[in-house]
Amino acid sequence: MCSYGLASPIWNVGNTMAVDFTAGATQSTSGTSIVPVDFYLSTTNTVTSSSILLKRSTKVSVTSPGPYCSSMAHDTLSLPATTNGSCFALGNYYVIAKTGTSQLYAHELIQAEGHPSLTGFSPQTAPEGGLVTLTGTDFTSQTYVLFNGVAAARSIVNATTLVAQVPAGATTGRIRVGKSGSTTTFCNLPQTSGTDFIVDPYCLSSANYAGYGAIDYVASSEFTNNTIGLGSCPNYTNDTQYVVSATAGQVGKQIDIQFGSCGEANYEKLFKMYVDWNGDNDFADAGELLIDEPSVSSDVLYTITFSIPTTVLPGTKRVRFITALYDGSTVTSPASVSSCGVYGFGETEDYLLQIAPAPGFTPAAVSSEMPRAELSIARGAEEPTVRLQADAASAPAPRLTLPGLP
Ligand SMILES: [Ca+2]
Ligand SMILES: [Ca+2]
Repeated sequence: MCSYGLASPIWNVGNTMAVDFTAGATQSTSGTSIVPVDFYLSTTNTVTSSSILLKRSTKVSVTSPGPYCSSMAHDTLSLPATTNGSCFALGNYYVIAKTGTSQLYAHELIQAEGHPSLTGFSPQTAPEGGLVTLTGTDFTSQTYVLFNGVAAARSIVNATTLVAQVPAGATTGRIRVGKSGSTTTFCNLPQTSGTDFIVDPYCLSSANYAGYGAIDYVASSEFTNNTIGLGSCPNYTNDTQYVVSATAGQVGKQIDIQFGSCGEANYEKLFKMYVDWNGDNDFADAGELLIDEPSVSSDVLYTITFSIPTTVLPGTKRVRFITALYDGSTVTSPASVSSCGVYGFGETEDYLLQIAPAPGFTPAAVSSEMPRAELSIARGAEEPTVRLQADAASAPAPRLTLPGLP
């Protein structure tokens, strides 16, 4: 090699690198001869068995007899897909130009400009259509997000935060971020989450906006979930770490519940309670809407008293509480809110109900008994009221269409 130079000491993955070089040769007679020059990517400044051949350039030629250096040749180099056969390790490399036994090298810092990394996500579980906040680096308009391989809509908040929507058809698995057009897997740039994101099989139910209404307190004999005074006003909370225990056929199981106004005025809200008795991941079957209360107030402790169907199979059942404000647009009547979908203001909370088999329980002993439930005021200024809300014959509530991201 006679001379050798690269366009820049920094090489970004996905870019080509311009290279200028001349090579010497000893030619005995007139005529054009090609002098091949090999370019290597190497972690040391000499070519070894672990060096990666980037290109054999045939741009250098000599025409006259005698030993001398050729005129300047120009070529471009591209990085390999991987540096160890499975991924690309970013960092400092030598780019070596070699002809015969003669070699020159340049130092290169190879970096992944514009390739995002993923450092975390929250929540750990959400349904299709739910929103997941991702944290990382280099989030740009070119950043893509995959949920276990399925592309997701996303909104870039800033370079370190984006909000992705769990795509239809997503399955439980890793979340991956990448740069549009690039499938490069980096050995030392975390693009894939370290843990699985879990797709909640239950449909999305959520307020669209934080404010004016929330479920502040839920308690049973098994747990107390008290968020009164915390100042938080979530649109949805997955509270399935809280488990209510009951027995098939049990009468008079009680859960206390209190609503709040998120520091605002006490606007009228509705309340609904669902249980997925048959465990088919929806709340649409007969008897699964336990309470359809058109009006509840903030800062009043209510008691839900309900019975477990004798026919329910033992196991874990999902419980869903929804309170939603009458906002004059998205919610104008109880029919505006169903077990799935979004509404303006309020909160959905999901819990679990663990059903133990009743003594002498036999699935074949089919009964026509359907669940019954009532909501009563346990503490507050108003006169206690009791409403029987269970209606085994009620039709499944209409489903709302889930909106996409703006
Ligand atoms: Ca809450
Ligand atoms: Ca169901």
